[in-house]
Amino acid sequence: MAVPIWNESFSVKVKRCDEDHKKLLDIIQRLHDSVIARHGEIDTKAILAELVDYTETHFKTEEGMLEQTKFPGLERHCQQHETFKAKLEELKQSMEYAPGDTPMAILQYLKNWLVRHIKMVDCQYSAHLNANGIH
Ligand code: FEA
Repeated sequence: MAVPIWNESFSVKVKRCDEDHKKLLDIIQRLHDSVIARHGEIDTKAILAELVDYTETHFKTEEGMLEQTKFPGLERHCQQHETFKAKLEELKQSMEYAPGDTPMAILQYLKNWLVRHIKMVDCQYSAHLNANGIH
């Protein structure tokens, strides 16, 4: 399960968001590598915690920009973020109860969600934010 490295096709034309997305793709790749290499519970949990934290920060930043500029699709966008956070929590719980047995199906879901969300949902705010002076 390769996680794509950020490239221009992921750009949402807003620098801060592009930077966050690069970082999120990188963390999820490291999480995947850690699970596959069986680097151990502690390493994997630390990377998962980093993913949870960074996701929280990124969603707050993005939602703040959309709110501030009265983006019409804000509510639906936030609902999508909640779905991702719930799945992340599911992964966290599974790893708590069965350390060393990370559910790859959830990890795969998170990776696919991230790629799809950036390319098909986040990109919908590019023109709106740019028109509001956010680049
Ligand atoms: Fe709407 Fe941005 O959120 N990318 N992620 N995750």
